[in-house]
Amino acid sequence: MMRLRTFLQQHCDDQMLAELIEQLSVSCKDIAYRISLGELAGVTGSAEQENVQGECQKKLDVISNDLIKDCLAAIPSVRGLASEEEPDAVPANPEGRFLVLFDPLDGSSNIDVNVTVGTIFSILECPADADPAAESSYLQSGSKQVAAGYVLYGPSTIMMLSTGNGVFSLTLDTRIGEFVLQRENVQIPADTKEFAINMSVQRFWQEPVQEYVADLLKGEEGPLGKRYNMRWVASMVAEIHRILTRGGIFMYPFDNRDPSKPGKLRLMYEANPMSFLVNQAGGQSTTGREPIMDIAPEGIHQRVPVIMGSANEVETVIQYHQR
Ligand code: AHM
Ligand code: MG
Repeated sequence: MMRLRTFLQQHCDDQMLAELIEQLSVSCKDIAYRISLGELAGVTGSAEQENVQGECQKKLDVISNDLIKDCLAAIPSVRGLASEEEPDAVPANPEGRFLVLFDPLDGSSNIDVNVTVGTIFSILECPADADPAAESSYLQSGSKQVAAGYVLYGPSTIMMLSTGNGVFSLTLDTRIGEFVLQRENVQIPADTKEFAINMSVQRFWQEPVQEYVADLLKGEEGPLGKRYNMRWVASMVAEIHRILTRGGIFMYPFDNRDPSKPGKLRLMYEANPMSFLVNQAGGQSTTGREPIMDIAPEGIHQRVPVIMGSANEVETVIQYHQR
């Protein structure tokens, strides 16, 4: 049994980064504990306020954000942080080396129904003379990430982590209160017959996704020549975890429900860290027109179309966009 600390000592060349990840995992254990208590801990329901994106915050969004923010602010190597639940970047320690971007509780619509949610994080180096209070310091492409991961709060609590040397999974052993290594070098099968997309917004998609989904629904008689299965948890962490476990394709494409929002998911703390994991596990991630991790960001809360998962299936969707 290998605990997170030992795992990081052996697999992460940068011990300052290792320390940061270990500290961050402590606040995730706290979140996991509160989620497991649910209504007993009074964590369900709305916080009756909105975040910067005009979304209604749940109590647990606010609690998780505060836990992670306080934890990160106390780590000397953290120069600054940005969160889905914070309108602006938050400076931390002037001597710090890292910027941490996170979605404290992804899939919040699932909290009240006791379905899987998760914390997503992305870690960047802070340029030496950059101002950690300035948004511009954080606007680095996904390819610059030094580490990324998520903690899934489901039937068990699982951390999926990459520091650029493959993807590793660690399960929280509640008997000892520690994350322990479970799977090394996680690989996504290149082919799949399972897709995840919110079909209720079908009429708002652009043509390439319309055509691809229409073809896959035709099954073995259609041009893709296979019968697909569909899943939609409405929790990106759960969808990506399924894909990292048995393959699949996840799509939250551009839709024109609201022309001011090019997709629902956020680049800096949802799409980029998940792309990092998926790519490290041999999968692919794209907007349909360009690799997600090549995008030059324009804002910390920027939204982006997302298509990721099994390499060959994502390649097929890219081809629909190139026709
Ligand atoms: P959130 O960060 O506000 O929880 O929103 C992100 C979530 C993703 O986890 C999930 O893929 C998507 O929103 C679900 O959207 P929908 O409500 O359209 O099914
Ligand atoms: Mg989210």
